[in-house]
Amino acid sequence: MGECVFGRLDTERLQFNEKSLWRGGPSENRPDYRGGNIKDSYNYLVKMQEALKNRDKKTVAKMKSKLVGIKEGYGSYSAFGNINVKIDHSNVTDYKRYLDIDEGYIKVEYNTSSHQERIHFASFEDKVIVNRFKSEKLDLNLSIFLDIVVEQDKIEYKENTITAFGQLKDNGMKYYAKIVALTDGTISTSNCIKVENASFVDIYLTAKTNYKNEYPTYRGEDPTAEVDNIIDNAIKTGFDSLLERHQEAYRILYNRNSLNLIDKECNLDAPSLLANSVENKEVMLQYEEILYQYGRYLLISSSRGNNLPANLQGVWCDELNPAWSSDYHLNVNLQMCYWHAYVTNLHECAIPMIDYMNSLVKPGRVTAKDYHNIDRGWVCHTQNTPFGWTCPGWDFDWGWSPAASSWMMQNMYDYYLYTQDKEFLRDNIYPTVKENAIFWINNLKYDENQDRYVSSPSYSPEHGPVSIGNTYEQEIIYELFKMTLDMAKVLNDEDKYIENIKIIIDKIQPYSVGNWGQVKEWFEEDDWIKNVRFKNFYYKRHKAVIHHRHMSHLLGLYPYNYLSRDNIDLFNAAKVSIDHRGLGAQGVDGSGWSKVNKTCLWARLKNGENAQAQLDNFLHKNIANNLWDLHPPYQMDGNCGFTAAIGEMLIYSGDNYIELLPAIPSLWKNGNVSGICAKGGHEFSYSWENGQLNSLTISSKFVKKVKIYVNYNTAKYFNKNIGEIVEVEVNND
Ligand code: FUC
Repeated sequence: MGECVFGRLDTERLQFNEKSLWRGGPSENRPDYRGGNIKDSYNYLVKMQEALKNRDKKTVAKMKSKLVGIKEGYGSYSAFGNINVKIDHSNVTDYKRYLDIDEGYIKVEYNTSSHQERIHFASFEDKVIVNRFKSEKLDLNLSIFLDIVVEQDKIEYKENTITAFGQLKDNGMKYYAKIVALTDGTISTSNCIKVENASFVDIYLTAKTNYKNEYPTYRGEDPTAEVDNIIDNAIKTGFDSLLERHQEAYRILYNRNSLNLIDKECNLDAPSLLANSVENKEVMLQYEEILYQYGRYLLISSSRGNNLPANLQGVWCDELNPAWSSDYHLNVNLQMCYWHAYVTNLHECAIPMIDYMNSLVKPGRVTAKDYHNIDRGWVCHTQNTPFGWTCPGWDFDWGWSPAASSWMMQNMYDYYLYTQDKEFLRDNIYPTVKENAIFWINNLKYDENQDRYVSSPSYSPEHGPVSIGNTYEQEIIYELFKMTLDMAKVLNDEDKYIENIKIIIDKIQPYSVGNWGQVKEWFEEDDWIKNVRFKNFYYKRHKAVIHHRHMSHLLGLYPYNYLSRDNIDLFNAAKVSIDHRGLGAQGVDGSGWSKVNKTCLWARLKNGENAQAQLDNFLHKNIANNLWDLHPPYQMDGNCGFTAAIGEMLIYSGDNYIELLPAIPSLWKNGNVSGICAKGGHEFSYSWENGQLNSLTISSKFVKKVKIYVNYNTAKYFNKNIGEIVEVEVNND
């Protein structure tokens, strides 16, 4: 659950969500629900592949409209409800509303004739949202209303309790919400709970549905007993212990990693922070520090335990029909929500995402069969719900993306690379990754013209055009195969599929350099753009957007490592591409997530100044007053991607080495970071002065040698021309 605290003085609004409250999926109204898949679509795939080979544009266009899924049953995430607290405080002074990110709660403070304080937190430990209203005198008078946004069967008010039961019309999903008010004042109940003459009122809330992430029914037990139990336990535990338990659990995660870019406390409120950071560089550093931790805070608060992963709006969605259904988008967004999880020491928060991907295997087999005629292997396309929606979208141009599922496999595999937990790899990661790789073994076609195994048709996310073996898909498939081989080695798996991958992996060849020195996005690009002087014109002719927000052809730069400095020609070509697509340092696409994605790319290009310039642009154009990233609307991916981007500027985990301070800008003259992680199971704490590494502590669960580059790149910004490579023996101390 999550809650948005508005901090109002007349009627306070506490707007809450529960992650599984979704319309769509299996339902009595939809007895034929099959995750959007349309049977026998494979026939069109064959025709599409033929048409692409023969450059038969008419048939390609026709087949595009056939290679889609249905829309009915997709559904949407939804706001759950509001606790409205009528309080009527006037003549207020010294008003403050803030998230105390170190303490893990929200506070509202002000003075009327007495001092008033409110504390709000959502406890993962005790499964309850706690709201305390407190006064220094016995003068609190308030009324509590529960407003449920979705269809309701019944709301009951009884003494200090309000309960709401309901069932969504669309899919019959049952829900149950309960609030209880505890106070030292007097209580009377009618169509609300009225409290008078109190010094405190604690409102506990729990809400649940009967959703269960289990194919094919996606239903579990009626939630009533569990909710009652949770509230009873919360009452027994009491406010002080609930807060203590919440903070203890929160701090374990939050305190693991800290970043210091300036030794000065920030006393500005969020809007002033945003406004002042344009001119004042010290404020900019404070802003970056805060937003770095805010991305971690959002993930800690929306992705824990045995639950669904964070969706596009985490657990902070106040609409019935949010943009993109506030779903799971796999063509960059879900990946980005989790990019910072490992590097900023929050690997536990990735587990809901891993569980979710594992849950797509069974429905994804249906898609593999219906659209690709494949009996062994699973796949899913661009967008997903909690109900195994694995088909292509209902429009080919954004909906067809079989490699989207495979891109997510990197988010899964990184769990192992950062934690080195072999058992977890064997039980929770490898089977899903391997079966996705098997899908591709069966789905790739050998193309004589390109002399490669290719994905066909392929489509750059939200960009296109439809082509054979575009860079996005080839790169993802290549990396998928590579990681499968690496995992097979760790787990001693030598079966026939692994042997197959070994044979074809060298014939995937994702990258090539085009005739104006760029990393090509499409294999055919050189054919289209013969006269380089008119490349922008040719782009338009092929309906490609010059400054498109998706940087799909540069996945090899970030998040993968293919286009690294070890591969210098491609590395340089990547620079040409990002300059063209992103318009140099500034970038022109408005969406928040795209700007932080470009920051990650500049960080990988070791260009701290351009990375900072992208961040400036993002921070001043895409951040709301409450620090949410605006696509617009609010999308959590941009906030998380921001944290990942800062992480990339601080540390790079290459295949065989680690680089510290790979892309810090001159603005970050001095600083320190603690508890930042690298692949291989290492945790680093270090400080820098004048851009040079100053102190370093490494801790690792394993005795290993690590090759570390320090000051290799930043040296040049600070007029030093040395880069150092050290080989460090890491031991258990
Ligand atoms: C991708 C992006 C859009 C948006 C959507 C949720 O499709 O291209 O910009 O972020 O996800």
